[in-house]
Amino acid sequence: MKKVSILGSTGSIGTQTLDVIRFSNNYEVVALSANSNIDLLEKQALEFKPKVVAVGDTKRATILKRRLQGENIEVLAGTEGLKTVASIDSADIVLNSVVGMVGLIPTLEAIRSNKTIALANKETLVTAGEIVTRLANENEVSIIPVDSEHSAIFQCLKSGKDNEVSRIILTASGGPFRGKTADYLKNVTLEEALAHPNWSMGKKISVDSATLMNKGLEVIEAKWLFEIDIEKIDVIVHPQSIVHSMVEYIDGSIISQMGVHDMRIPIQYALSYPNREVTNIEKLDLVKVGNLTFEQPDIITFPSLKLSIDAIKEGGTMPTVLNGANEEAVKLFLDKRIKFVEIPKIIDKVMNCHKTIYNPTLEDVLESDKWARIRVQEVIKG
Ligand code: MN3
Repeated sequence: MKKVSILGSTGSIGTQTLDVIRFSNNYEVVALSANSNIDLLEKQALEFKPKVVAVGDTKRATILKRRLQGENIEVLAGTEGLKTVASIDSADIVLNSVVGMVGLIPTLEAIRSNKTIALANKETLVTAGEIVTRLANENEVSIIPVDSEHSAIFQCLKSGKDNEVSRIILTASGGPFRGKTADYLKNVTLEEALAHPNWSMGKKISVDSATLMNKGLEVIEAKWLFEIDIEKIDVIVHPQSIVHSMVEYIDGSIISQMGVHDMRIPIQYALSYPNREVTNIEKLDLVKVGNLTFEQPDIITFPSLKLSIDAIKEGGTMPTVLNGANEEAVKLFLDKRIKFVEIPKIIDKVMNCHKTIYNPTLEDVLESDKWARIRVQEVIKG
């Protein structure tokens, strides 16, 4: 039995992780955390009987504590609670599916406690890739990707040696606005942006997919995860989302990983690695899919992808600023306070006035993140 601790268990990846665990006899849940959804967390706690649950919101933690009285489940609150879930002694593997920069501190905590990490929180590597990978190497901790593209690359990399890789090809669905013009994007609504053609995901990542920022963040994540030069990472649009990503080797062979678009497959692989296990998920029917097509991403209409690549090329704290500005801009868009096309414009402005700190400390990263968020508020006030 592998003992699993889940950060962010009430979100999209968290609930699908519990689906995987529910289907298998190989896992035991030892800890769960949620930001604020205590109703669902209570249900999960009663079903999976973890030793500990943590709630980010301290008021709600108190309510949940009362509800779970007599259940022999410890209820913790706030950042300290998250840290406990990340480092709990009994866990073999910590799955981090927290959304946003707040996922960074628990990831570091899990690495320090020598836990294997199944990483679904992109922002961990985007904002502090250098610090996180250094610490993971020092502590000999493996970071196993959960994101479908990175899981695909992780699997394709098993076909050759590191020095035989010529490039990584990340596939992108293109999002709900693929093929649209800049003019069309001017008046798109929140509802349209949230309607992803293939994947069912949380709101933040759905907006990121529509702007192509999601792919940009994934490029940065891939650089750190696979310790590969940014020049060797390509993005290709593949609207069917069947090929989840590819690795090209020096002999010209391209290895791909394919499957239906169901996050439970990469989640399960991250949990079962280095083994594979049976699933109850429908198998890919290539005849039914018929065609697989590929096209160049449109970085003129969707500038966020280029902003991400600029940020990682600059390095230091610039990717942190890109991410912080994006998180704030997406929040404003979700609150219907700005238009869709303003998201990349705001990020661009914030990046332009940032003075990069190279070889940043964790303190520098946290400060730059804060700075970027404040700057977004200033930009929209004009
Ligand atoms: Mn992805």
